[in-house]
Amino acid sequence: MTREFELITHVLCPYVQRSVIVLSEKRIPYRRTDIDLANKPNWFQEISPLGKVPVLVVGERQSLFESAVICEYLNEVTPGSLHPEDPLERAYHRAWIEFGSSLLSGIAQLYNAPTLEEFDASRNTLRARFGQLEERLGSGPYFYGENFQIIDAVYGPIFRYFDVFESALDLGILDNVEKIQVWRSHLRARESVGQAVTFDYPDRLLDFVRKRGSYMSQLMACTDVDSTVKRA
Ligand SMILES: N[C@@H](CCC(=O)N[C@@H](CS)C(=O)NCC(=O)O)C(=O)O
Repeated sequence: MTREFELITHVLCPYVQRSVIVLSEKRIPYRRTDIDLANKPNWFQEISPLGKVPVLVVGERQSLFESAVICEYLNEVTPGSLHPEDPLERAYHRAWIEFGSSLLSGIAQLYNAPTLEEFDASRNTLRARFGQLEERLGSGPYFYGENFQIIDAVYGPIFRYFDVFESALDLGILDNVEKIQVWRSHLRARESVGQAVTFDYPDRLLDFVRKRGSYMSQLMACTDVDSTVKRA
C-alpha cells in the first residue's frame, strides 16, 4: 500500500477512537495530528466541512470526514475485512453502528444535562437503549462472534465512557445487561481498543465532565474526595 494517511484527531473524541482502532486492527501506518477543537486551525476548517474530527487525509489529494466512512474506506483498501461478507449482515452491522452513534449522543446528553430531571431522563433513555442492544447480542465474545469487526471498534469507545464514569459515580446504567458486560470486558482487553487513547484519558475525561457545569459535574464534585481515594 503506497498511500500515506494522516488522521486529524482530538484526545477525547470517541469517533476518532473508532478510526484509530480500525487503523490499528488493520496495521495501517499513519500520522496522528491532535487539534484543539476550541481553537480550530484554519487549515482544519478547509478540510473538515462540518468542522468535526476525525478527518483522514489521504496522500496529498483528498480528505475524508465522518468516522463511519473513514472506517469503511480503511477496511476496503487493506487486505482482509472487518465487516461480514453477507450483504444483509453487513447492512445490519451498519445499522447497529448508527445505533452506537445515537448512544454517543445520549451519553453527551447525560453529562451535559443541567438538572436532576434531565439527567434522570437521559439515564433512563440510555438504560432502555442498552436493553435493546442486549437483546441483539449473541454468545460473543464480540458482536459477530469470534471475529472483531468495525462494529466492535464503535462500541469499545462507548463502553470506555462507563469505565471512566463508574470510577467516580454509580450510574447504574449497565447493571442488568449481562451479555453487554461480557462484550465490554473483551473490548476493554483488546490491544487496539486500549491503545486508542492516551494513558491520561480517564483523568482528562473526568476533568472535562467536571467543567461542564452540568448536574453530573456537581455529582462528581460531591464524590471527588471518595473517587480520589478509590482511584489512588
Ligand atoms: N458524525 C461524526 C461526528 C464527529 C464528532 O461529533 N466529532 C466531535 C468531537 S467528538 C467534533 O469534532 N465536534 C466539533 C466541535 O466540538 O466543534 C463522525 O462520525 O465523524
